[in-house]
Parts: sequence; C-alpha cells; structure tokens
Amino acid sequence: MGHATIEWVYVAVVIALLIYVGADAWNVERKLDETPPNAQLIKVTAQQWFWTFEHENGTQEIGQLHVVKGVPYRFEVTSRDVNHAFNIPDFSTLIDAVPGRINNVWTIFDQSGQYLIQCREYCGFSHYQMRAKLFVEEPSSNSTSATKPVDLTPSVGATALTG
Ligand SMILES: [Cu+2]
Repeated sequence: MGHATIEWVYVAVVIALLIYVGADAWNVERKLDETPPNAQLIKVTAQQWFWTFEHENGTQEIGQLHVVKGVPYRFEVTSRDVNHAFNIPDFSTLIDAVPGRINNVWTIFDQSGQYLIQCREYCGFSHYQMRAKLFVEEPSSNSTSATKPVDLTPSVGATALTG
C-alpha cells in the first residue's frame, strides 16, 4: 500500500516537471516570435546578386545597411528572382527570401561595429559574392538610417523567425 503511494508521488513529480519545462520552453518561443511594438521596419529585397534595403523613411541602401545599436528592427524579406536567404551570422539572423512572399524576422543589434550580411541559399553563379556590409552604429553618432534609439532593458541579441 505504502509502496504504491510512493510510486504515484514519483509519477506525479515527473509529470509536474515535464509540464513545467514544456510550458517554459513554449513561453520563451512565444516571446521570440513576438516583434517588439516599437521595432523599426526595414524592407529587404534580394536579387541576383545583391541586397537592397529600404528604411521606414524611404531611404534606400544597396550592398550596405546602417542600423543603430539597441534598436529593435523588423525585417520584411522578399526576393525579385530566385530563392535567397538573408543571413547575419554574427546576430544569428536567418530567413528565406522567396519571390512573391514576405518573411519577417526581427533582431536587436547589441554590439556596434561592422558585420557581414550574406546570402545563405545557393542562388546562382555569383552567389558567393552576394554579400552586404552591416554597420551597427552607436545611438549618438550620425546615422543614415535616421532612426531614434530606444531605451531597452535588457538589451539582448535575440532573434526570432516567423513565417
Ligand atoms: Cu543568393
């Protein structure tokens, strides 16, 4: 009798732990999927074999992108020709660029400096050259992106992929 009770307590503890771990993982994933409401929009267009970026204020950049440290950015990514993939390896940002479709990804750049944007999907002859330079600027410096830095605590380099 006592033996069976202990077994049931054990089963209950294991079930409780599984529910706790599952709920926590689900919650983290849900948070990563949610773009911060104050995120700046950047439209990203891929085509053989270069990247075009359009800021919210209409400013366009080709082959380079200027952003401000600490600001959340939402990227709307599409393609003009074949499938590409928008990848910023240093900030673990990766999403497909597909013709006729807009894919969303968001990130916060928490380190200033110069980084690489690279196509991560083989897209033809010059795929290996399909790169762009990413400039993450300090909030105080003059930026071509004309975005206002926002106070974010804590600043995280989190990235989420959404369909
Ligand atoms: Cu490509």
